Amino acid sequence: MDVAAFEAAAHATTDAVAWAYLAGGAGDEVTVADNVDAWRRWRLRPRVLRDVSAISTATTILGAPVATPVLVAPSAMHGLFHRDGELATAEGAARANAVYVLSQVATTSLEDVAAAVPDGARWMQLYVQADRGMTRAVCERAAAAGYGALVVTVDSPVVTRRTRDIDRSSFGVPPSMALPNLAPGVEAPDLFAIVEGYDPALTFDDLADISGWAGGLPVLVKGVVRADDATACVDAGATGVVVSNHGGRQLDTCVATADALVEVVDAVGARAEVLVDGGIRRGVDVLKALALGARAVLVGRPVIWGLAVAGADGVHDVLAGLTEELRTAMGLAGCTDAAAVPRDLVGPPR
Ligand code: FNR
Ligand code: LAC
Repeated sequence: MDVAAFEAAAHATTDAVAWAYLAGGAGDEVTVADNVDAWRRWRLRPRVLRDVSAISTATTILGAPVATPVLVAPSAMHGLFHRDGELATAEGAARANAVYVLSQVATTSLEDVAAAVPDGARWMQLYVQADRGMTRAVCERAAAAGYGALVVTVDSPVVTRRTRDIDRSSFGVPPSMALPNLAPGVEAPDLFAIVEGYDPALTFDDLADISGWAGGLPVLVKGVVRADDATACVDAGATGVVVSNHGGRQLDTCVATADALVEVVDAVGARAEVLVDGGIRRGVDVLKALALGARAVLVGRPVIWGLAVAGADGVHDVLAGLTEELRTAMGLAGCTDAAAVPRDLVGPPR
């Protein structure tokens, strides 16, 4: 099954409120759609007669070898979509040799997930809370559990409005679930109160503290779409940035990530790792991202579609399927090395 088939199957089996949470975005969902369309607007310029008998999707991220440049984007509350929650995601990602970025809003403790993901293949996403003691504690836990990097999400300084009526009256953490990395020890946590606790006063100056609390782990800043911001993040000590608009879930009509990627790569690509997410649905999208200078991509909703349909098997199939599509696209485009995709493989967007 390709990703689109997983989406249809997941829609058919997921309860309506959870589906609205998963599929929806901010405002009129212009950016949700534009993220997908923007990759399609770029055109490939395949090369021929290049001996593609040996193609490798392997690359390095943060200096470490990985089998695929397709990563699991951090996404909240997998317990809503499968009874095994993040443990199923972890198993599927591990089987697909994909790095798993665990959301701080997971319904499974980061320690339990760590036990299910190989060393070197787990990163921890976090939100910086106004209560810095809480943030510091989770940084320390992530370092102790062997996470290889922190992904600090910065596109959510104030609470957004999601179109599909995702508000206190319709959506919450089910009583049977907890958020052990965000509100440890709290029964039936109020998600909206927690989101209101993200620190709106956060600035570039705070990034150094975060890395320090995690024993110097590399920090990637997620949610950057501008050259000046990317430069300021790297100047402040970030090892990399994730070009992301949170899958269109925060600020509607935000620039599509495929279109923002180029200016960020031009600004910091020579001295920092640039990753991208949003709207990646095909191997050709991954190939375009690599050509435009991303080191790797993260995939959000498709992983959850796989999870909802078939647990770990579905997560594996989505990730392995995208990697196989990438391999095919590379061959057809005359490109054998995912770590060295030439910029001129893509033409200007239509
Ligand atoms: C997200 N995303 C997200 N990001 C983050 O940093 N922390 C989080 O807890 C979540 N939670 C979350 C839940 C759900 C249901 C979705 C769909 C997304 C955003 C995610 O990391 C990523 O940026 C987008 O999902 C990428 O877009 P696509 O691949 O979904 O189009
Ligand atoms: C979301 C939050 C949890 O996108 O990041 O729903």
